[in-house]
Amino acid sequence: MERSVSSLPQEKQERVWRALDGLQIEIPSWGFANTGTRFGKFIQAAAATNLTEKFADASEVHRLTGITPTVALHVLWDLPGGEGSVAQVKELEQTYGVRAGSINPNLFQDQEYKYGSLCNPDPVVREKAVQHMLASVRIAKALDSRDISLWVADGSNYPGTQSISRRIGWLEEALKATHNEMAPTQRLLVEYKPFEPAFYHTDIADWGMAYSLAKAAGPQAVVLVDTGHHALGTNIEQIVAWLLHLGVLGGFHFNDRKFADDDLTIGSIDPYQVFRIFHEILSYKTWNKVHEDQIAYMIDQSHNLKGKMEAMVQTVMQAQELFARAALVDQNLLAELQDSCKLVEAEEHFRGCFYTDVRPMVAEWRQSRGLPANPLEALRTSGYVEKITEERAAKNSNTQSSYA
Ligand code: LRH
Ligand code: MN
Ligand code: MN
Repeated sequence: MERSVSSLPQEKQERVWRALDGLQIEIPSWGFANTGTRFGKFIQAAAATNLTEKFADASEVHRLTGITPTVALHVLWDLPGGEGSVAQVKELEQTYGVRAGSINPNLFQDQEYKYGSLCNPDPVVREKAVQHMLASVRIAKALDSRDISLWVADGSNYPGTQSISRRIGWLEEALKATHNEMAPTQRLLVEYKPFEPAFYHTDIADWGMAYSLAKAAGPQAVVLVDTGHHALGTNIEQIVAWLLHLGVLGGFHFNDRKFADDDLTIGSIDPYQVFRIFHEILSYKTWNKVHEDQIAYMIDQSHNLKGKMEAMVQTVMQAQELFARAALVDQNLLAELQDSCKLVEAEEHFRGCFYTDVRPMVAEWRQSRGLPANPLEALRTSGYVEKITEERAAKNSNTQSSYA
Protein backbone atom coordinates (compact mmCIF):
# COMPACT_ATOMS: atom_id res chain seq x y z
CA MET A 1 0.00 0.00 0.00
CA GLU A 2 2.93 2.38 0.62
CA ARG A 3 3.67 4.84 -2.14
CA SER A 4 6.96 6.53 -2.60
CA VAL A 5 6.89 10.27 -2.13
CA SER A 6 8.83 10.99 -5.32
CA SER A 7 5.85 9.70 -7.31
CA LEU A 8 3.55 12.34 -5.80
CA PRO A 9 2.50 15.09 -8.17
CA GLN A 10 3.87 18.59 -7.54
CA GLU A 11 0.42 19.91 -6.66
CA LYS A 12 0.05 17.36 -3.83
CA GLN A 13 3.44 18.23 -2.43
CA GLU A 14 2.57 21.92 -2.46
CA ARG A 15 -0.70 21.23 -0.66
CA VAL A 16 1.13 19.34 2.06
CA TRP A 17 3.74 22.06 2.50
CA ARG A 18 1.03 24.72 2.75
CA ALA A 19 -0.72 22.65 5.40
CA LEU A 20 2.53 22.22 7.33
CA ASP A 21 3.20 25.96 7.16
CA GLY A 22 -0.13 26.56 8.90
CA LEU A 23 0.27 24.01 11.71
CA GLN A 24 1.31 25.03 15.21
CA ILE A 25 0.90 22.81 18.24
CA GLU A 26 0.72 23.87 21.87
CA ILE A 27 2.54 21.70 24.38
CA PRO A 28 1.53 21.37 28.05
CA SER A 29 3.79 22.47 30.91
CA TRP A 30 2.61 19.39 32.80
CA GLY A 31 4.11 17.15 30.13
CA PHE A 32 7.56 17.95 31.49
CA ALA A 33 6.93 17.45 35.20
CA ASN A 34 6.65 14.28 37.27
CA THR A 35 3.07 13.10 37.21
CA GLY A 36 1.56 9.72 37.79
CA THR A 37 -1.39 7.46 37.89
CA ARG A 38 -4.00 7.37 40.63
CA PHE A 39 -1.80 4.76 42.31
CA GLY A 40 1.64 6.32 42.34
CA LYS A 41 4.31 8.18 40.42
CA PHE A 42 7.39 6.90 38.65
CA ILE A 43 9.92 9.64 39.12
CA GLN A 44 12.15 10.60 36.20
CA ALA A 45 15.57 12.04 36.91
CA ALA A 46 15.23 14.49 33.99
CA ALA A 47 11.73 15.76 34.83
CA ALA A 48 11.29 19.52 35.25
CA THR A 49 11.07 20.48 38.91
CA ASN A 50 9.91 24.07 38.49
CA LEU A 51 8.46 26.49 35.94
CA THR A 52 11.86 27.62 34.69
CA GLU A 53 12.76 24.04 33.80
CA LYS A 54 9.38 23.52 32.11
CA PHE A 55 10.03 26.58 29.94
CA ALA A 56 13.56 25.36 29.18
CA ASP A 57 12.20 21.98 28.02
CA ALA A 58 9.40 23.56 25.99
CA SER A 59 11.94 25.84 24.35
CA GLU A 60 14.09 22.87 23.38
CA VAL A 61 11.07 21.11 21.81
CA HIS A 62 10.37 24.29 19.84
CA ARG A 63 14.02 24.60 18.76
CA LEU A 64 13.89 21.04 17.41
CA THR A 65 10.45 21.05 15.79
CA GLY A 66 9.85 24.74 15.01
CA ILE A 67 6.08 24.42 15.52
CA THR A 68 5.53 24.64 19.28
CA PRO A 69 5.86 28.33 20.17
CA THR A 70 3.40 28.25 23.10
CA VAL A 71 3.12 26.36 26.39
CA ALA A 72 -0.21 25.65 28.09
CA LEU A 73 -0.09 26.65 31.74
CA HIS A 74 -2.10 25.22 34.64
CA VAL A 75 -2.72 28.01 37.13
CA LEU A 76 -2.16 26.13 40.37
CA TRP A 77 0.80 24.12 39.12
CA ASP A 78 2.57 26.91 37.22
CA LEU A 79 1.32 30.17 38.71
CA PRO A 80 0.92 29.31 42.39
CA GLY A 81 0.93 33.03 43.19
CA GLY A 82 -1.97 33.61 40.78
CA GLU A 83 -1.76 37.06 39.25
CA GLY A 84 1.37 37.60 41.34
CA SER A 85 3.18 34.96 39.23
CA VAL A 86 2.62 36.76 35.92
CA ALA A 87 5.88 38.74 36.09
CA GLN A 88 7.92 35.54 36.42
CA VAL A 89 6.16 33.99 33.43
CA LYS A 90 6.88 37.10 31.35
CA GLU A 91 10.56 36.86 32.24
CA LEU A 92 10.65 33.19 31.29
CA GLU A 93 9.01 34.02 27.95
CA GLN A 94 11.84 36.46 27.26
CA THR A 95 14.58 34.07 28.34
CA TYR A 96 13.34 30.98 26.55
CA GLY A 97 11.62 32.36 23.45
CA VAL A 98 8.37 30.45 23.94
CA ARG A 99 5.15 32.14 25.04
CA ALA A 100 2.42 31.30 27.54
CA GLY A 101 -0.45 29.65 25.68
CA SER A 102 -3.81 28.64 27.07
CA ILE A 103 -4.41 29.33 30.73
CA ASN A 104 -5.99 26.40 32.57
CA PRO A 105 -7.85 27.23 35.77
CA ASN A 106 -7.50 24.50 38.38
CA LEU A 107 -10.76 23.65 40.12
CA PHE A 108 -10.02 20.11 41.21
CA GLN A 109 -7.35 19.99 43.87
CA ASP A 110 -8.49 22.20 46.69
CA GLN A 111 -10.04 20.28 49.62
CA GLU A 112 -13.07 22.54 49.41
CA TYR A 113 -13.88 21.11 45.97
CA LYS A 114 -14.62 17.64 47.31
CA TYR A 115 -18.28 17.98 46.28
CA GLY A 116 -17.66 20.16 43.27
CA SER A 117 -16.36 23.59 42.36
CA LEU A 118 -18.54 25.69 40.05
CA CYS A 119 -21.39 23.22 40.77
CA ASN A 120 -20.84 22.81 44.49
CA PRO A 121 -24.13 22.97 46.42
CA ASP A 122 -22.49 25.43 48.84
CA PRO A 123 -22.73 28.98 47.41
CA VAL A 124 -19.54 29.98 49.28
CA VAL A 125 -17.51 27.31 47.49
CA ARG A 126 -19.11 28.18 44.15
CA GLU A 127 -18.15 31.81 44.66
CA LYS A 128 -14.56 30.81 45.45
CA ALA A 129 -14.45 28.78 42.20
CA VAL A 130 -15.90 31.68 40.19
CA GLN A 131 -13.30 34.01 41.67
CA HIS A 132 -10.60 31.57 40.51
CA MET A 133 -12.09 31.67 37.02
CA LEU A 134 -12.04 35.49 37.01
CA ALA A 135 -8.44 35.54 38.25
CA SER A 136 -7.53 33.07 35.48
CA VAL A 137 -9.06 35.41 32.89
CA ARG A 138 -7.03 38.31 34.30
CA ILE A 139 -3.85 36.18 34.24
CA ALA A 140 -4.53 35.33 30.59
CA LYS A 141 -5.12 39.02 29.81
CA ALA A 142 -1.88 40.04 31.50
CA LEU A 143 0.01 37.39 29.52
CA ASP A 144 -1.73 38.25 26.27
CA SER A 145 -3.07 34.70 26.11
CA ARG A 146 -6.14 34.28 23.96
CA ASP A 147 -7.60 31.15 25.54
CA ILE A 148 -8.86 30.23 28.99
CA SER A 149 -9.27 26.47 28.90
CA LEU A 150 -11.77 25.13 31.41
CA TRP A 151 -12.18 21.57 32.59
CA VAL A 152 -14.19 20.86 35.71
CA ALA A 153 -13.96 17.62 37.66
CA ASP A 154 -17.45 18.23 39.07
CA GLY A 155 -19.93 15.41 39.25
CA SER A 156 -21.24 12.81 41.67
CA ASN A 157 -20.68 9.15 42.40
CA TYR A 158 -24.12 8.00 43.53
CA PRO A 159 -27.61 8.50 42.11
CA GLY A 160 -29.77 10.89 44.04
CA THR A 161 -26.90 12.49 45.95
CA GLN A 162 -26.75 15.69 43.88
CA SER A 163 -29.24 17.66 41.81
CA ILE A 164 -28.07 17.25 38.23
CA SER A 165 -30.45 19.93 37.00
CA ARG A 166 -29.71 22.61 39.60
CA ARG A 167 -26.02 22.15 38.91
CA ILE A 168 -26.64 23.03 35.23
CA GLY A 169 -27.96 26.41 36.34
CA TRP A 170 -24.99 27.06 38.61
CA LEU A 171 -22.59 26.21 35.79
CA GLU A 172 -24.36 28.56 33.40
CA GLU A 173 -24.14 31.39 35.92
CA ALA A 174 -20.43 30.77 36.51
CA LEU A 175 -19.58 30.67 32.81
CA LYS A 176 -21.55 33.85 32.14
CA ALA A 177 -19.63 35.62 34.89
CA THR A 178 -16.36 34.34 33.40
CA HIS A 179 -17.38 35.49 29.94
CA ASN A 180 -18.16 38.99 31.27
CA GLU A 181 -14.60 39.31 32.56
CA MET A 182 -12.99 38.48 29.19
CA ALA A 183 -11.49 40.94 26.74
CA PRO A 184 -13.13 40.86 23.28
CA THR A 185 -10.15 38.95 21.85
CA GLN A 186 -10.23 36.21 24.44
CA ARG A 187 -12.01 32.88 24.29
CA LEU A 188 -13.35 30.44 26.83
CA LEU A 189 -12.74 26.82 25.81
CA VAL A 190 -15.18 24.40 27.45
CA GLU A 191 -13.81 20.86 27.77
CA TYR A 192 -16.01 17.82 28.40
CA LYS A 193 -15.31 14.39 29.82
CA PRO A 194 -17.79 11.57 30.40
CA PHE A 195 -16.33 10.20 33.64
CA GLU A 196 -13.48 10.44 36.16
CA PRO A 197 -13.02 11.57 38.82
CA ALA A 198 -16.79 11.37 39.17
CA PHE A 199 -18.19 8.00 38.22
CA TYR A 200 -21.97 8.39 38.21
CA HIS A 201 -22.66 11.76 36.63
CA THR A 202 -20.21 14.37 35.37
CA ASP A 203 -21.48 17.93 35.04
CA ILE A 204 -19.97 18.53 31.58
CA ALA A 205 -20.05 15.02 30.18
CA ASP A 206 -20.20 15.42 26.41
CA TRP A 207 -19.98 17.85 23.50
CA GLY A 208 -23.68 18.63 23.59
CA MET A 209 -23.46 19.84 27.18
CA ALA A 210 -20.26 21.75 26.44
CA TYR A 211 -21.88 23.37 23.39
CA SER A 212 -24.99 24.34 25.29
CA LEU A 213 -22.94 25.81 28.15
CA ALA A 214 -20.76 27.71 25.70
CA LYS A 215 -23.88 29.18 24.08
CA ALA A 216 -25.23 30.21 27.49
CA ALA A 217 -21.89 31.80 28.43
CA GLY A 218 -21.63 34.05 25.37
CA PRO A 219 -20.24 34.32 21.84
CA GLN A 220 -16.58 33.96 22.83
CA ALA A 221 -17.13 30.57 24.45
CA VAL A 222 -16.38 27.52 22.31
CA VAL A 223 -15.86 23.78 22.75
CA LEU A 224 -12.62 21.89 23.39
CA VAL A 225 -12.34 18.26 22.27
CA ASP A 226 -9.97 16.11 24.33
CA THR A 227 -9.63 12.97 22.23
CA GLY A 228 -9.32 10.78 25.35
CA HIS A 229 -12.63 12.02 26.75
CA HIS A 230 -15.13 9.88 24.86
CA ALA A 231 -16.88 6.59 25.32
CA LEU A 232 -15.18 3.82 23.36
CA GLY A 233 -16.51 3.64 19.82
CA THR A 234 -17.58 7.29 19.69
CA ASN A 235 -17.12 8.78 16.23
CA ILE A 236 -14.95 11.74 17.26
CA GLU A 237 -14.48 13.06 13.73
CA GLN A 238 -18.24 13.34 13.39
CA ILE A 239 -18.33 15.47 16.55
CA VAL A 240 -15.55 17.57 15.02
CA ALA A 241 -17.59 18.00 11.82
CA TRP A 242 -20.60 19.16 13.84
CA LEU A 243 -18.59 21.61 15.93
CA LEU A 244 -17.06 23.05 12.75
CA HIS A 245 -20.51 23.34 11.21
CA LEU A 246 -21.76 25.16 14.31
CA GLY A 247 -18.69 27.43 14.35
CA VAL A 248 -17.72 26.39 17.88
CA LEU A 249 -14.67 24.17 17.51
CA GLY A 250 -12.22 25.94 19.82
CA GLY A 251 -9.46 23.39 19.92
CA PHE A 252 -8.15 20.00 20.89
CA HIS A 253 -6.36 18.23 23.65
CA PHE A 254 -4.67 15.46 21.71
CA ASN A 255 -3.70 12.14 23.22
CA ASP A 256 -4.58 8.51 22.56
CA ARG A 257 -6.02 5.78 24.70
CA LYS A 258 -6.95 2.14 24.66
CA PHE A 259 -9.50 2.02 27.46
CA ALA A 260 -10.12 5.36 29.12
CA ASP A 261 -8.42 8.73 29.55
CA ASP A 262 -5.01 7.08 29.25
CA ASP A 263 -3.20 10.15 27.81
CA LEU A 264 -1.01 8.00 25.55
CA THR A 265 1.00 9.43 22.64
CA ILE A 266 -1.19 10.83 19.87
CA GLY A 267 -1.91 8.20 17.23
CA SER A 268 -0.03 5.48 19.10
CA ILE A 269 -3.10 3.23 19.30
CA ASP A 270 -5.21 4.53 16.41
CA PRO A 271 -3.39 6.82 13.99
CA TYR A 272 -6.26 6.47 11.49
CA GLN A 273 -8.55 8.28 13.93
CA VAL A 274 -6.25 11.31 14.10
CA PHE A 275 -5.99 11.27 10.29
CA ARG A 276 -9.80 11.24 10.06
CA ILE A 277 -10.10 14.16 12.49
CA PHE A 278 -7.56 16.21 10.54
CA HIS A 279 -9.36 15.30 7.33
CA GLU A 280 -12.66 16.68 8.63
CA ILE A 281 -10.94 19.99 9.42
CA LEU A 282 -9.15 20.23 6.07
CA SER A 283 -12.29 19.21 4.22
CA TYR A 284 -14.38 21.82 6.05
CA LYS A 285 -11.79 24.47 5.26
CA THR A 286 -11.79 23.54 1.57
CA TRP A 287 -15.55 23.70 1.09
CA ASN A 288 -16.13 26.72 3.27
CA LYS A 289 -13.16 28.62 1.85
CA VAL A 290 -11.65 29.13 5.29
CA HIS A 291 -7.97 29.99 4.97
CA GLU A 292 -7.00 30.55 8.57
CA ASP A 293 -8.53 28.63 11.41
CA GLN A 294 -8.87 29.52 15.05
CA ILE A 295 -8.46 25.94 16.21
CA ALA A 296 -6.03 25.55 19.10
CA TYR A 297 -4.15 22.31 18.50
CA MET A 298 -2.90 21.32 21.92
CA ILE A 299 -1.33 18.23 23.42
CA ASP A 300 -2.61 16.92 26.74
CA GLN A 301 -0.17 14.19 27.69
CA SER A 302 2.14 13.64 30.62
CA HIS A 303 4.25 10.55 30.25
CA ASN A 304 5.53 8.59 33.18
CA LEU A 305 7.07 5.61 31.39
CA LYS A 306 8.56 7.21 28.27
CA GLY A 307 11.21 9.88 28.69
CA LYS A 308 9.34 13.19 28.78
CA MET A 309 11.44 15.06 26.23
CA GLU A 310 11.54 12.15 23.81
CA ALA A 311 7.79 11.59 24.18
CA MET A 312 6.99 15.26 23.53
CA VAL A 313 9.17 15.48 20.41
CA GLN A 314 7.80 12.16 19.15
CA THR A 315 4.26 13.45 19.75
CA VAL A 316 4.79 16.65 17.80
CA MET A 317 6.34 14.73 14.89
CA GLN A 318 3.50 12.23 14.89
CA ALA A 319 0.87 15.01 14.86
CA GLN A 320 2.66 16.80 12.06
CA GLU A 321 3.02 13.66 9.96
CA LEU A 322 -0.64 12.69 10.37
CA PHE A 323 -1.65 16.23 9.43
CA ALA A 324 0.49 15.97 6.30
CA ARG A 325 -1.14 12.65 5.39
CA ALA A 326 -4.60 14.22 5.75
CA ALA A 327 -3.47 17.09 3.52
CA LEU A 328 -2.76 14.55 0.75
CA VAL A 329 -6.50 13.96 0.30
CA ASP A 330 -7.65 15.49 -2.96
CA GLN A 331 -10.88 17.11 -1.76
CA ASN A 332 -12.28 17.65 -5.27
CA LEU A 333 -11.62 14.09 -6.34
CA LEU A 334 -13.03 12.72 -3.09
CA ALA A 335 -16.19 14.82 -3.43
CA GLU A 336 -16.69 13.57 -6.99
CA LEU A 337 -16.29 9.96 -5.89
CA GLN A 338 -18.62 10.50 -2.94
CA ASP A 339 -21.27 12.19 -5.05
CA SER A 340 -21.25 9.41 -7.61
CA CYS A 341 -21.26 6.85 -4.78
CA LYS A 342 -18.07 5.20 -5.99
CA LEU A 343 -17.56 3.75 -2.56
CA VAL A 344 -14.53 1.59 -3.14
CA GLU A 345 -12.74 4.26 -5.17
CA ALA A 346 -13.48 6.90 -2.51
CA GLU A 347 -12.29 4.65 0.28
CA GLU A 348 -9.18 3.64 -1.65
CA HIS A 349 -8.24 7.28 -2.24
CA PHE A 350 -8.80 8.07 1.46
CA ARG A 351 -6.95 4.99 2.68
CA GLY A 352 -4.20 5.49 0.12
CA CYS A 353 -3.45 8.92 1.58
CA PHE A 354 -3.39 7.49 5.08
CA TYR A 355 -0.96 4.76 4.02
CA THR A 356 1.39 7.12 2.19
CA ASP A 357 4.72 7.51 3.94
CA VAL A 358 5.07 11.28 4.15
CA ARG A 359 8.09 11.22 6.44
CA PRO A 360 10.60 12.09 3.69
CA MET A 361 8.39 14.99 2.56
CA VAL A 362 8.00 16.34 6.09
CA ALA A 363 11.75 15.97 6.64
CA GLU A 364 12.36 18.05 3.51
CA TRP A 365 9.92 20.68 4.75
CA ARG A 366 11.77 20.83 8.07
CA GLN A 367 15.14 21.21 6.41
CA SER A 368 13.85 23.96 4.16
CA ARG A 369 12.91 25.86 7.35
CA GLY A 370 16.35 25.34 8.89
CA LEU A 371 15.08 22.63 11.24
CA PRO A 372 16.52 19.19 11.87
CA ALA A 373 15.14 16.63 9.39
CA ASN A 374 14.50 14.26 12.28
CA PRO A 375 13.90 16.16 15.54
CA LEU A 376 13.91 12.99 17.66
CA GLU A 377 17.31 12.00 16.30
CA ALA A 378 18.52 15.56 16.83
CA LEU A 379 17.34 15.44 20.45
CA ARG A 380 19.30 12.21 20.96
CA THR A 381 22.52 13.66 19.62
CA SER A 382 22.10 17.09 21.26
CA GLY A 383 23.02 15.87 24.75
CA TYR A 384 20.07 17.89 26.18
CA VAL A 385 18.49 14.95 28.01
CA GLU A 386 21.82 13.95 29.55
CA LYS A 387 22.41 17.54 30.63
CA ILE A 388 19.03 17.95 32.37
CA THR A 389 19.32 14.49 33.90
CA GLU A 390 22.56 15.52 35.55
CA GLU A 391 21.22 18.90 36.65
CA ARG A 392 17.90 17.62 38.02
CA ALA A 393 18.60 14.08 39.30
CA ALA A 394 19.29 15.09 42.89
CA LYS A 395 16.21 17.30 43.08
CA ASN A 396 14.01 14.57 41.61
CA SER A 397 15.29 11.93 44.00
CA ASN A 398 13.52 13.85 46.76
CA THR A 399 10.17 13.79 44.95
CA GLN A 400 7.37 11.82 46.59
CA SER A 401 6.53 8.79 44.50
CA SER A 402 3.42 7.68 46.32
CA TYR A 403 0.34 9.44 47.60
CA ALA A 404 0.39 7.63 50.95
C1 LRH B 1 -8.67 16.12 32.55
C2 LRH B 1 -7.71 16.85 31.64
C3 LRH B 1 -7.95 18.35 31.66
C4 LRH B 1 -6.92 18.78 32.67
C5 LRH B 1 -5.75 17.92 32.24
C6 LRH B 1 -4.57 17.89 33.17
O1 LRH B 1 -8.63 14.73 32.36
O2 LRH B 1 -7.79 16.33 30.35
O3 LRH B 1 -7.69 18.92 30.42
O4 LRH B 1 -6.65 20.15 32.63
O5 LRH B 1 -6.37 16.65 32.08
MN1 MN C 1 -7.65 17.59 28.59
MN1 MN D 1 -7.96 14.16 30.32
